[in-house]
Amino acid sequence: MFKLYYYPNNASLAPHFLLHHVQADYELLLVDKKTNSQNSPGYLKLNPAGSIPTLSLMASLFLKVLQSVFIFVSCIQSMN
Ligand SMILES: N[C@@H](CCC(=O)N[C@@H](CS)C(=O)NCC(=O)O)C(=O)O
Repeated sequence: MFKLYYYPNNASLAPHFLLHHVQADYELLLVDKKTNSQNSPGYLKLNPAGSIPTLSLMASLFLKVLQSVFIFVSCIQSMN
């Protein structure tokens, strides 16, 4: 299962659409910008840039740049 670290109505909207469109098995995890969670030590371990979104593929693999998220999800979809 994918985990999309997101915040509503920002750059994470696009990968959220894509995951939904390809009917991927995913879970949404809020990174709450209101509380500056994108700069919390826990989130910075996943994404040192503190940018949202981050896509978790498995316990220790994280995609942190939108283009890589789009390419990866599209490739997975084309293999199904
Ligand atoms: N270059 C980033 C674009 C994502 C991005 O810029 N996200 C913004 C929100 S739309 C962000 O997280 N900014 C950091 C902040 O708001 O503190 C990527 O490829 O993932």
